[in-house]
Amino acid sequence: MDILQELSWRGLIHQVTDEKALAEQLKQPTTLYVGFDPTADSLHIGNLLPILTLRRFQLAGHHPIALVGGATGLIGDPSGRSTERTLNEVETVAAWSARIRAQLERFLDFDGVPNPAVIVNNYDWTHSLDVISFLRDICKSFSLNYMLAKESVDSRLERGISFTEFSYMILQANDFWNLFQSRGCRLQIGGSDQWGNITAGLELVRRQSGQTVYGLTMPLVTKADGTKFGKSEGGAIWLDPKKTTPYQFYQFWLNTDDRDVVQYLKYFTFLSQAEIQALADEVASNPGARAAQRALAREVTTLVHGAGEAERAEQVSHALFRGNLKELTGSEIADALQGVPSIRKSKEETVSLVSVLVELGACPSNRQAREDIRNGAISVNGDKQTDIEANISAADGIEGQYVVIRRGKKSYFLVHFA
Ligand code: 383
Repeated sequence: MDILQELSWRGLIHQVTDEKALAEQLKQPTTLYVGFDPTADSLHIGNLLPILTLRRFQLAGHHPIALVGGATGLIGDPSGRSTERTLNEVETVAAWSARIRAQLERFLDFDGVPNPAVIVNNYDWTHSLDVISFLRDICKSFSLNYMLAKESVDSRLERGISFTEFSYMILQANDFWNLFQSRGCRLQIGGSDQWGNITAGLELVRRQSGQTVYGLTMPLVTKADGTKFGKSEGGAIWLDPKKTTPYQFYQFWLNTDDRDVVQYLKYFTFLSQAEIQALADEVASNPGARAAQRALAREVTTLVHGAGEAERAEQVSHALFRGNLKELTGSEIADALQGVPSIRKSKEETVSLVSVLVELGACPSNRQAREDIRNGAISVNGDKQTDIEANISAADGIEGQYVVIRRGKKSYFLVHFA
């Protein structure tokens, strides 16, 4: 399979400009780029598809450029947004640019290969662009009609759009033109929301040089249940382990719906067609085992956080599932149970299990709590507790601190003795 066939098999091609000519172009090593605006201090999983696609191109022998939008991040892309952005401080965007650059580095090869990756920042050529050159040399290639017809602008006309955001597409187009001249870049990829900006670049390169360059977009990742991909109750799923821990990250993928998991394996892993087919067969014949979800979670967590973290996340997840809580350290428990209902008690306190169940909201009343305990629905640190007189204290705690209470199969609660 060549790269376009592979992308097509993976469902990664949404739109392409002149597919035939691009296929011809890709017969030789081709320089391509994708851009990321520093709109936060970390990338999130919405950015993962283009990053991994860039890597697929590198593995196929092409020259990848990852662009950090240090300049465009100061302006604000209107694409896919219904309202004007608030501007971030120059220093903030510079700090975020550095962090995003570091995150991008782990997905690409910079040495030991004939086609090393390059990371650039469009601030470098945009901040010194003077307004006269910009308006004379660049903006002259864009008609107002052309710009107003772009979906990113057209969809905003009623609600309003500043001249700042309106101009955004020209800056992104100028990046393509710049990378075409300085590095022979001939292809820009991105999410489907980037189609307008990418084709504006094609247009600029054609106007300035008469040459043809290409664009390719990836589809929006969807979920079978209709909810938005990449969001959890806690908000976005970040690539920064301080914002979304490797365990939470692993868990996000593990929770993938059976109806989505095969597509996600194609999108987000480097498993082969045969490996993915075998997992697809598993989903069909033995969905309860969730082999495909576990493979997905392991592969993506390894890509983003490394094999060691992926293994830890898998172990924590297993231990929680089997109730072998005593295998875990205090910090693993705190991480794994982030977001579950919890209460704090002092190290000196001894409290009745019944009262704790009510205080945690695990049971609506003392009476129900006693009934649940008698019925064997309650476990404390993985051991079933059927004694309605049971007490708990720091002495029961993992590392003398954490008492994990489970009601039924799935509801977890935490008592933290501190
Ligand atoms: C800036 C300058 C360029 C080329 C691209 C850019 C950034 C681009 C943009 N992209 C999104 C972002 O940064 O705003 N104008 O958050 C997202 N991308 C990628 C992908 C995606 C897009 O980073 O669809 C999701 O991740 O294209 O929304 O010269």
